[in-house]
Order: sequence, then C-alpha cells, then structure tokens
Amino acid sequence: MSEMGFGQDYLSPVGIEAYLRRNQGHVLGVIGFGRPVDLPPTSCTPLWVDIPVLGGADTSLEVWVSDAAVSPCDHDGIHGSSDGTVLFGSVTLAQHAGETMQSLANQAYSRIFSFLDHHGFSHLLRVWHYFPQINDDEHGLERYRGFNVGRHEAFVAHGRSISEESVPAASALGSNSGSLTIYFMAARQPGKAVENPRQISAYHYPQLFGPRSPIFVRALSATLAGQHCFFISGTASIVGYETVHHGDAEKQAAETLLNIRTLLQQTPHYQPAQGRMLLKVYLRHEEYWEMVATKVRAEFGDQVKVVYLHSNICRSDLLLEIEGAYFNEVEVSDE
Ligand code: 3EB
Repeated sequence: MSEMGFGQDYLSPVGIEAYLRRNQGHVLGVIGFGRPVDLPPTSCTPLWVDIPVLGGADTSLEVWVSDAAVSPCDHDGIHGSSDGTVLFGSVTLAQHAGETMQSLANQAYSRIFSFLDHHGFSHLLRVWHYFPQINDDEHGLERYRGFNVGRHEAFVAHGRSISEESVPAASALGSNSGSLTIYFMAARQPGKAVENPRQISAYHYPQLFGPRSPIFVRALSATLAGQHCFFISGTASIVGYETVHHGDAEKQAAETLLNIRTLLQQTPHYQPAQGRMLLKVYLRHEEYWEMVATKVRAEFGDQVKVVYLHSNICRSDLLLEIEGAYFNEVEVSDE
C-alpha cells in the first residue's frame, strides 16, 4: 500500500529515499525541480526540470503514487507507468538545428496522443509543459506562441476536438535549460472541466495572443481510485483574457488567488478543513517570494504544501503563476 491512496506529494532530497522505499512498486512518477540528486531506482524513470527552487531548498521532488501496483509502460520514446486507473507519462524532445518550438510541440503532442491510444487511456486530464526561452522570439514568433500553434496542429491531426470534453488542465512555464519537457496524466474516462466565470476559456482567446489559442481548461475534476481530484491549471492575474496589474506583483498575487478561489468554489468536494491541497508557485523574479508566501498562507493556512519556483511565465507581462491540486477521499455514501 502507498501511504495516501492515489495522489501527489512534494519531498525534499532528505526524505525522498525512505519515501520511495515505503512506496516501492506504487510510484507513478517522480519529477525533480532544481539541483539534480541521485535517486534510488523506482518503478518509473525520474524526470528533471531545470527550474531553481526558492525558499531555502535547492531541490524539490514531486512524486505521484497510487494504492494499486504500478507497472512501467514505456513506448516509442515516452516513459510511462500505470496503476490500471491512470496512465502517467513524460516526453523530452531535443530541439535540433532548424527545428522550431512549433514543430517540437506538434511532435510531442502527436507522440503523446499515440501513446494514449496505444494504452487505451484516451482522456488527457493534466499536462505540464516546460521549455527554455519561452518568451523569446523565434523566426518572428514568440516561442510560447509557436508552441501553441504546434499543439493546435497535433490536436487537429489526431482528430481531437477542442472543447470542454477533451481538453486537459495544464501549465506552461519557462525552464533554464533542456529542450521541451512534458509530463502528463490520462485516464480511461473523461474528467469534468471547470472554467472560471471571471475568465474567457483559454481556447477562445482572441488572436491578440498569437495565431492559435492555448488549449487547456482552467481546472478539471476527476474521481480516481477513491479520491476526488481537482487539478487547477496554471492560474495568473488574468481577467477576461487580459493581464491585469502590470508590474505590480502584490496585486497580481491577490488576483491570482481570487481566480483560484473562484475555481475551488465550483467544486462541491472542496472542504478547506479536509483533504490535501498542494500548490506550485512560479515567480518570474525571486525577490517577492516572501510576499507571495505570506498571501498563500493567509489564503490556505499551514496545511497546504507549496513549492516556490523561479521561472519565466508564458505571458511576458505575468509576474507569477500558481497551479494546484486538491485531493479528498470519496465518502462511502457517495458511491
Ligand atoms: C493563462 O491563463 C496563463 O499554454 O498550457 C496557464 C496554464 C497558461 C496553461 C498552457 C498557459 C497554459 O493564459 C498561461
């Protein structure tokens, strides 16, 4: 048995070895942020993302575990693992000379869709994307915008509709090195998309933000292995489709937390005193992490697990972005 049913945790290098030993055979994924450390072998291949960790530790490890036994299912360059209920996977593509972020995103998503189809887990629930120079220009188009074009091409090529029923929750952030790194989780059944009434759905953004809109829903809820899961996409200081509070990190933090609160209000399973909340906070500049940490504590209390990362955000006017996950055990009377 894993210690918490299906779910996610953040660990420091000090605790990771014992944790992985206790959960042996039940680890779906390990994603390391910051300075790489040696890890004992597990049922999955660890992924490293070159984004510095703020707030003291040099390394933070995100771990996904399951109650059920996990088996590896690598296929066609994708490292994967499954417990029978969810399929976890990651893909890292190098950008060779002459290639664009657009073509990389297209290739990565095409591989992911083939991988999902191959294993019979066709519903993408949650995706994380990291790549360097996210706000830099590439042949006249910002790399993040090129990424959006490539992602869109792959959705179309694989006959995947761009609507609430088939779009995952997601995050897209800048890393310091590496090429394109994506990790994801999929299921056999679709989740339920939750949009934010304060914001236009990202896949309906006007062309102002590039030739193709980003493809993600603001949040997604799913019941997986006896847990209500609520996945909150990267959330920022956006109202409607526009960035608000340019240059003001404090107001951006408050607006972001209001957007997260608005999403949580739409899930009946969210009970602040129960369940487990985890957040990843991405800050463009490290100097305001204390200010943001104070606001996050005021909003969610001391129970929430938070990792602070120093990274670029996909819109150059955003100073921070926060993503989250909330897990609450299904009560027996629900079933
Ligand atoms: C936004 O709300 C901020 O391109 O997959 C957040 C989460 C953002 C995911 C993505 C982008 C993505 O538009 C940016």
